Amino acid sequence: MSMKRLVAGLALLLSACGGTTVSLKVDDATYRAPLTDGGVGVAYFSITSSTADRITGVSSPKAERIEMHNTITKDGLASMERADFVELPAGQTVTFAARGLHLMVFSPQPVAPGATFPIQIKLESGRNETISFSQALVPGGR
Ligand SMILES: [Cu+2]
Repeated sequence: MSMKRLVAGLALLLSACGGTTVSLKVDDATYRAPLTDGGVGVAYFSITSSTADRITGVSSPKAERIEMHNTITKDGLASMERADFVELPAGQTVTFAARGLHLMVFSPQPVAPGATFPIQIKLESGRNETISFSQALVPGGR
């Protein structure tokens, strides 16, 4: 039996007895609008998948594009590197936060005070989750 078949079988089993398929938990979803028009917003969150998966894309109807970035420090200098995908090991929380993994939100539309910012996370397994990010009280910063 191929690995792919095994995974598909497992997903079916879970959906048969739970009503929902494998679980995906997202916490602390926070969006920071750019300080100036035309700037770049930043978003942070933590995510836990019950099964091994991989984030392969991030987007929003309210932004031109969103990139996953990792912060790397070399010789005391921090720089950012674009990540094409981010691994989600089964049951382990992966955190996007300042000075680490983060989402860069290019050309975001303004969001009303108190409103949330929608960001869609695409997973290799085929799952697509739209998450409502709360706005940080202070804009800008990463
Ligand atoms: Cu970045």
